Amino acid sequence: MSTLITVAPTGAEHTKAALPHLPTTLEEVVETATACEAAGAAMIHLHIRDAEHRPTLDAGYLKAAVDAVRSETDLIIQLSTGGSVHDPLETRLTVLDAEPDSCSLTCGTTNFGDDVFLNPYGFMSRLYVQAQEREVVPEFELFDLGHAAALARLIDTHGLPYGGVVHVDFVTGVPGGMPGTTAALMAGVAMLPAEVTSWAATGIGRAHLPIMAAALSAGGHLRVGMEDNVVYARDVPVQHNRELVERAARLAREMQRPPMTTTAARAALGVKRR
Ligand code: KMH
Ligand code: ZN
Repeated sequence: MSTLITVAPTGAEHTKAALPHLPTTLEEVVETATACEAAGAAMIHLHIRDAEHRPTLDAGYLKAAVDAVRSETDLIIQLSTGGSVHDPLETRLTVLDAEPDSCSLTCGTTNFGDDVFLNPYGFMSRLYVQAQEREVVPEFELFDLGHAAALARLIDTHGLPYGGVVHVDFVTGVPGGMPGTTAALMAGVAMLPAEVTSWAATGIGRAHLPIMAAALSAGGHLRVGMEDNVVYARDVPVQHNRELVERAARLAREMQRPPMTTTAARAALGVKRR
């Protein structure tokens, strides 16, 4: 069994001022995508920044990024519909206009440090149906155990997502969400609805390595990247997302679960060629 490696290179939380090597411009995002694909990533989870390096859901920026990454790589392009904690729900519902291959769909509201990441059921439900209609494959982001129950409700209500499979990603270690521990991850896996066909996990900050090891050992897939972790090792900052993908690919190979190709990932997730 191979390992789907997703890179989340930018996120919405870090500032360019604090992290000058965070990829925020179109050129930097394309360069990062190309390097991470070569290192073993098959999917990219994208948050887009504007000319001032601030998070944006502006349709023009999103479409330009999707088109550029699609023309330069074979990566599955997943746009974030979570955006930043400050993005209104209605704006987050416009993300699919940029025609990504995949989109994140977080399965519930969660505390997010001092903020709240809002995902009421009505919003999740509208996004789920919109993704079915637009033939976009959702990745269900589970920040907490109750999100597994919300996912089951979505599937029961609306049927399977586009692509016919159900792929989830546990986002662990967010202050306010499920902890980045093996025990919490395994509890989440045990709660997954029967329809789930594959799962991945990411650990925020210092949970990055233990969650990677736990996921690999339990048959899960991996998400890495500067959105989630900017420290490679004690006192060693991440300089480039490629370093995190290279390490994930190395560990996966050692575990006899080599990185999944983009072609295999498209087949596994039911992603259509655009
Ligand atoms: N930036 C977080 C508030 C997602 O991409 O869908 C939400 C997030 C999840 O990163
Ligand atoms: Zn994200």
